[in-house]
Amino acid sequence: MSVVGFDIGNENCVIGYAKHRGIDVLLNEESNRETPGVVSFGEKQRFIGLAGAASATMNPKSTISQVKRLVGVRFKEVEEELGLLPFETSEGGDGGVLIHVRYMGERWIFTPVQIMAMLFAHLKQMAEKSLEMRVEECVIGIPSYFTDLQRRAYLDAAEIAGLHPLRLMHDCTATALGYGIYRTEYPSQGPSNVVFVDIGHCDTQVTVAAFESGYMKILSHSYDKNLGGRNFDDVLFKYFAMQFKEGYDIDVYSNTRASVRLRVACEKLKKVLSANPEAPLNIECLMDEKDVKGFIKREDFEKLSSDLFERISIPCRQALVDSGLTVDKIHSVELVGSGSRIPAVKHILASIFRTEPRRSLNASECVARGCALQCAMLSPVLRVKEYEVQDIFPFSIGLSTDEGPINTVSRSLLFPKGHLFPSVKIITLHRSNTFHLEAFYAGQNELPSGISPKISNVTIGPLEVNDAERAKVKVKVQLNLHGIVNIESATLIENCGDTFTAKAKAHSTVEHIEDDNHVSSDVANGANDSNSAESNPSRKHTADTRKRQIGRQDIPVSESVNCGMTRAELSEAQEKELLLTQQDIKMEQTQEKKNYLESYVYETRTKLSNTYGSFATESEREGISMILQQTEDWLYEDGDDESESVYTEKLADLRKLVDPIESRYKDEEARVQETSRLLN
Ligand code: ATP
Ligand code: K
Ligand code: MG
Repeated sequence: MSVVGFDIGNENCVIGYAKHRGIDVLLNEESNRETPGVVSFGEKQRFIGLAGAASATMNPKSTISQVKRLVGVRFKEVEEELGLLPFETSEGGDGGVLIHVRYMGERWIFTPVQIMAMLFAHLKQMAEKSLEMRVEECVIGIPSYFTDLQRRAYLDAAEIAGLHPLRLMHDCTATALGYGIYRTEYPSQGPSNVVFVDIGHCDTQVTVAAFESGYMKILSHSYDKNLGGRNFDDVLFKYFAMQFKEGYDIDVYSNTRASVRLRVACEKLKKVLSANPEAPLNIECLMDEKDVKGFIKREDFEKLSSDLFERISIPCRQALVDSGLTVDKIHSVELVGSGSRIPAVKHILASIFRTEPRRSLNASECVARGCALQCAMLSPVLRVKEYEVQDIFPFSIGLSTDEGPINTVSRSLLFPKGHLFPSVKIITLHRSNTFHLEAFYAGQNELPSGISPKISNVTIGPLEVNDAERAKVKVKVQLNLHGIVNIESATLIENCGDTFTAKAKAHSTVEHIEDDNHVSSDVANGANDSNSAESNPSRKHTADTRKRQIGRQDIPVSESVNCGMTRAELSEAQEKELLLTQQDIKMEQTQEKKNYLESYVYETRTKLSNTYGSFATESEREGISMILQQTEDWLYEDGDDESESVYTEKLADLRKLVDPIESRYKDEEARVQETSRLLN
């Protein structure tokens, strides 16, 4: 069983894995610890990760990055952002986003989930190659602000790619786990409260966590979904676009390729400014055959970015308020995510939390490492030190029935903001016919702006009721380990022993909402099993005794999620992904055959003038040399882009000429060896 953690960044993806006595990060084919989250569509194949990033400036219209931003959202919710992307998008029939690319000379349309699946599959393949084992079980990091739909979309993408996430884990919770589990010193009294600030490429997440020995509890999650390193790139982009308009009379906005190249250059320049007081920008032939030159000082960059620095403080203050702590109760502030490497960020945080932020963790690897740790904890194959992780959900969740919002005794929501999860609640309703429930996010202002509060619609029924007056339905609602709302079961309970004297009330009321802690803790222990309640012996016993007096009957539950994928769509997507992968493999094999033929030409030429020299006649040597030269020329011209079989045939033809000479040489070698053996 694999023990792997994935951090799917908008810019960089990192794979953590458990190895003997610890966690490490995998290297990609260029020995980097981070792999670009890019999928590019070419003339003959896809290029993903490193190869994908290399295509970004060549083929911007068919190169997809930051797809994480488009997964599980509706077109209308991200319309503005879509307009800024170099590739074409449109609204799908289900209201989701569709991505248009050119691939193999034709127009193709993919959903963001499909593109995400391609990225997952690539990372999975990387991990399998490096770990030399099948990788399925894993933990995947997600932003805490992901909605139900985004979480479900991630699971769909993982399924298409053949991954089995044991948990979708909030990024900062993963970071906090990696921080807490190795910690050995604690304050003499009370917990140690730590703020984690993760500034990535597109977003900022702030989490407050309390640590005690063997235990950590998240106190709050806060975020700015639209504030990250790329906003700073954009400041520089706008600055230089204006400079070049004035100085060179070029409008980069009108040219996709120039825009992409300038953006890449601005990002590089931003990184240079983190270490230097000033930095130059030079791009050859940016547009209209003009080379451009620019320059900016760090202090000017900081001035231009002052609004952005201001914005960082908002989620920080919110996290503090939501945690219920005052600044003096904060033990330390940990800064992670590579977007936080801009030096001025530290000053902002120091002034908010009145303590110098620290960088005790590996800023770019902590999420992947934390996810790998969580995977190890959930996996039966490894033993990990006992450590309890309690996470909370950042949005309030409500439930309404066909007759309107449920009024509970306490008038509370199903799961208020900050509720621990996984968790299960049991709702008791008076119902005698098929009915509907709707789950929704109850605090619109808690959600990222513009995001729909809808979660899911559930139909419960049909039910066969003997005595409508006395029938009750118990619905088990789970906020599962991934943070997804799941109606686990609905049970009709008809009272035969007349224990309920309750008169039949108005049928719309909910009698009761209760916590079902047994289930909740079972799930927390990793038994990710919808029947976990029944596997608990003490519960089974109660269930059996109750059954004697009370008729119980399971009621069918059917759930519909807007924009989600059906089983049939998922398997269709799996098949499509398989075909695309086969095409990539075919092209890679063709490339290998071509490379092999090329090196065979060079090697044979060298051998012919050295080792093979005395085993070939003059005319053989001349003939072969000529054919080698012809093959080399052909490889650069007509043969540059041929099929695998053509390269194989060419090689076979060459071999027919060279093999006899090679075998004469080998025979002689063997004879020499035999002679020297006899002499010794
Ligand atoms: P997200 O968390 O939004 O999904 P991500 O995890 O891919 O994105 P990170 O890898 O944490 O993001 O950070 C990437 C960002 O950090 C980019 O905007 C990059 O330009 C920026 N960055 C990297 N190094 C530096 C540096 N030395 N100075 C300033 N910014 C940097
Ligand atoms: K990352
Ligand atoms: Mg990140």
